[in-house]
Amino acid sequence: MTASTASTTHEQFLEDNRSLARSFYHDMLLYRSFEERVQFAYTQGKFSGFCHLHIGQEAVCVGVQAVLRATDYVISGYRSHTQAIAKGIPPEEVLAEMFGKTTGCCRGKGGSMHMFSSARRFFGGHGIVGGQAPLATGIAFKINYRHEDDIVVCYLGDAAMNQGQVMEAMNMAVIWNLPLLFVIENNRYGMGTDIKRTTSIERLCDRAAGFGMLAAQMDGMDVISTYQQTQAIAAQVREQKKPFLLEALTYRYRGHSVSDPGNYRTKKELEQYRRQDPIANLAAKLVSAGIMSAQEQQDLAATIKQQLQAAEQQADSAAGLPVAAIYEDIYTTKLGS
Ligand SMILES: Cc1ncc(C[n+]2csc(CCOP(=O)(O)OP(=O)(O)O)c2C)c(N)n1
Ligand SMILES: [Mg+2]
Repeated sequence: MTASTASTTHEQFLEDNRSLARSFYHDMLLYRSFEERVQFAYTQGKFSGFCHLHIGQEAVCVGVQAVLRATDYVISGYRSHTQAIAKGIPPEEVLAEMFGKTTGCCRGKGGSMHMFSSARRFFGGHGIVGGQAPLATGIAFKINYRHEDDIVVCYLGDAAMNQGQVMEAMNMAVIWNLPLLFVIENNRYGMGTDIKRTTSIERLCDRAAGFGMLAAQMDGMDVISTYQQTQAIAAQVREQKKPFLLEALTYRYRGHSVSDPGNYRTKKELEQYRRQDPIANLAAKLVSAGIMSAQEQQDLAATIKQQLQAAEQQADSAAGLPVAAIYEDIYTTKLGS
């Protein structure tokens, strides 16, 4: 597709989907502001431990999850605060979870890396790289077993694509015809290792051919094309009950975790990606399409700031978990749906 065809397509999309485009902008801005607030709270010592931010990767989360039904499942790695919010866990519950408060989505027992809500069908938040892939396969197997028509989205990092269990899960997903959409968030780095040093192929989605799985690559810095491509693919996964490997090309602006200064990459590279910023780019498009003025965008930013301030105050004042609660939630006698 040439650049001019792509922009015509985008113009048409904006013309036909004015309120959806506004919601994309709102959600991306919310997620970035949320993560900036999280980072600040971390530096203030409001919580400790690992904390991985999603700043720069918002278009993937928004574009992919806007396609899903409330009953679809999402499962992810540890960089998943915003994916949890996009799946319906309120920001105040995600924040309280990080702060170790009882009002958190896991009563403060999971923390930053382990967001979870079975009610919202967000199945984690997993710290073991690639550990979510076999679990996603199990959930998708259950969908077929019970003749349901939901799908599972399983997010993976680029480095997770070199984990053995991910390969096994992909093979099973194809063999069993599972309604499972693997989304690789290729941000080009593992903890700090350039993908070129660990991976012998250019396009990670090409691995799918080895399993007989369909695959595609998409521009994960562009929320509109991410949405459009995912919409078509998710419909196919749902209808045909066949897994799909979708690679989103994206970039994280911050270090791997809040304690990583990211010295392994150049300022020039960072600047190059900042010029593709998904939020700034959509902001400009909304203005030129007459969908949202610069003033409205500023007002929205102020409203979001206030909402997040209130969410943080709630999390601050909520109770922490009593030590005795450590013995709870270990065993269950009840099987969920
Ligand atoms: C099985 C396993 N091996 C190693 C680690 C240490 N580790 C944590 S994050 C990470 C890099 C993962 O990078 P990627 O999959 O690209 O995801 P990203 O952090 O870029 O979102 C590694 C090696 C781990 N948590 N689990
Ligand atoms: Mg990565």
